[in-house]
Amino acid sequence: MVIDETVLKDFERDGVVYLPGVVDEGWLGRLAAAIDRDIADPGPFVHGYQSAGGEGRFHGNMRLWEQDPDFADYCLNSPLPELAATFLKTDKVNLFYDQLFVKEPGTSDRTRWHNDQPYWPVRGRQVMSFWLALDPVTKDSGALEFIAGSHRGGRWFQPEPFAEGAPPYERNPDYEPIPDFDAERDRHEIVSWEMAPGDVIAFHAMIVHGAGGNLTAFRRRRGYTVRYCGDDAVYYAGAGVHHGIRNPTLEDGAPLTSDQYPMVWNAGRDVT
Ligand SMILES: O=C(O)CCC(=O)C(=O)O
Repeated sequence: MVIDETVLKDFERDGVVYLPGVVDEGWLGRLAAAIDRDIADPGPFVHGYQSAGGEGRFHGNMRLWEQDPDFADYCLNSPLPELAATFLKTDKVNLFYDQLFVKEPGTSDRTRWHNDQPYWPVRGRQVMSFWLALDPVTKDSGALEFIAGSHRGGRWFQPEPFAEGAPPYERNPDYEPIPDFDAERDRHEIVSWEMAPGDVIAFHAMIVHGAGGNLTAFRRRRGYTVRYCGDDAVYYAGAGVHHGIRNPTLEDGAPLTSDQYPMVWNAGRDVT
């Protein structure tokens, strides 16, 4: 897939771009079946809950590729690794992990505003995600929202749990509390897209983002995200990181390449 230079410039400036029609029906069918399998029989990292409003249900899971060959094939062999290389301008790409966000109809819970990297055991600027829509996504079914340019602000926000009542994350004294971005929406450039199945949003790991609930009566909102890292990314598991994505085989400061974060693309040069 050819990415125009203007799209790369938009990504650098805004930290997010919308890429229509990236994933074809063959992949979508395989991923939809894999999602059904995961909901029926999730692995160890599942984080589901009933909606706070009493209706609907959220099913979240991560590191799915380690359990299911279709998720693995998509993370390792779809157009995404090369796309990550293009956006990250890197000599190599490591798969970091994948994550599923299913909001069934009537799931009123918002995805709280956050930036991703404080939750993750990785340091570096070449870190990004691709969020794939498996259903038509509209504002009222939980379209993602992004604060354009916020990846450049150097602000690390304290991780907070997404589900009500979930245990808090370890406090990191270097992080600031996440502001109430809803209360200050008029002070930011908030971007969002309606999406069709197969469309992808590419976004930087430091951009502030969130999503509404799925307030529709009948339409699911299945989003599947894959995260990749480039040359400058190193392992770092400081206070506040999500324990489920730590890698016990790596020391702080180490390059990522490992069974858990495999190298999925390289430019043919000698890289680790
Ligand atoms: O799908 C959602 O509601 C949230 C997605 C998200 O935060 C992510 O992929 O980083």
